[in-house]
Amino acid sequence: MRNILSRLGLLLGAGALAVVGFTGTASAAPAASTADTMTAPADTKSSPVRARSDVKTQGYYNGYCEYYELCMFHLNGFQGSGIDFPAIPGFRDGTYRDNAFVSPGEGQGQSPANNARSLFNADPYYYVLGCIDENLLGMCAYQPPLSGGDLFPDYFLNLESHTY
Ligand SMILES: [Ca+2]
Ligand SMILES: [Ca+2]
Repeated sequence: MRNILSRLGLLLGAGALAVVGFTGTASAAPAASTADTMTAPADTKSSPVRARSDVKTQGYYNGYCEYYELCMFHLNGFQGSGIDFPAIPGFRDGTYRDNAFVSPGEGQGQSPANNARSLFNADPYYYVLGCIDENLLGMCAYQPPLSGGDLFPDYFLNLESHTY
């Protein structure tokens, strides 16, 4: 079950189901256990998304958490400085060492590598897979579309790579 490739295949299947069944209500992954997500389900009601956008007008890495982005924050509860990665199918970031938290707040300018306490998957359709080592290695878990919160202890201050 810890095989990344098989996990990705499972996620893609679950993501397709989520697209078909997406109506604004949560819980799109019936087969998934909470232990396989990066954040607690109880945290998914609040959202740091500030502006509606679409792929063509998207401003990645601009510090504004918009739809079609993965937003990562230095502090709990989507607080502190944040970074907004693209949420594009096939997008992969193998290391956060070349990235920096961009929005104003505590942690601004620091690398998100092993330095994020909360995140929000602001993509409406796709699961994101996050891992505790670079290049999608180590322990990995997914975050369903339009959900997020404080990271579970295994991922808290420990994320180093992700892919959509
Ligand atoms: Ca943005
Ligand atoms: Ca990077």
